[in-house]
Amino acid sequence: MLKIWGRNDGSNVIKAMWCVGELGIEFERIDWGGPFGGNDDPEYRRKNPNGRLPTLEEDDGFTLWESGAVVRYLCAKHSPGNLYPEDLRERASADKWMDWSSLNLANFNVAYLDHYFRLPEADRRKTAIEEAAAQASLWFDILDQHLADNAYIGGERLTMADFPAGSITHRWMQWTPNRPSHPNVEAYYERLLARSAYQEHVVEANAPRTQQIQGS
Ligand SMILES: N[C@@H](CCC(=O)N[C@@H](CS)C(=O)NCC(=O)O)C(=O)O
Repeated sequence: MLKIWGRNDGSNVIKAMWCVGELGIEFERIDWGGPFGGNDDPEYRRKNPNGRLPTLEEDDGFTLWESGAVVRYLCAKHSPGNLYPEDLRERASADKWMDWSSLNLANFNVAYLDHYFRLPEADRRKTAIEEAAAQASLWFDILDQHLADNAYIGGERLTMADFPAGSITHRWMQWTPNRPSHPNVEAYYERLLARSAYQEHVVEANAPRTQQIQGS
């Protein structure tokens, strides 16, 4: 059975797990990293020399790291022509949005994690979150424009292009104070919320932290 190594609340694990959920394949997820540790375990490092999460492992010993590569591999293997576009240009466009999302759109996440949770309380700054949000808002402007003509990132149906952007959009929507309006992103987010795999692997996995932020 497919194994995914990684704690369920890591943003890159969430990206891969939402994909696994949409594919409806059997899986075992192993809590790893963060409070669970194991990052430096020599056997784990043989699977993933970075000691990071997620790591995919299949029964024959095949392993794969980098969440974008994991998503592409799973979609190509289990959903060719659907989540994994067969048309070369459609696939290249999906690749483009996947890379763009991980390299740009998701950047705010580091400052959010640091200043909401990771730094000692005395060092946490609301202004750092606001600065990260202001920068991210410019990327969401671009996404908003794209979604004016597209129901999903890759066009009219969910594809692999959605997993990086769609998964991080949840934190943007729920963790951003005084979030600026992006009507097309908001409508997209509503479409994602209607998906059971998104609820299970994105919304629920983030819930403890979301409650901490919104309750504070
Ligand atoms: N570019 C990598 C980044 C992997 C990464 O940094 N993952 C985080 C979790 S989202 C991690 O391993 N953090 C250390 C830990 O949780 O122990 C990917 O997309 O897979």
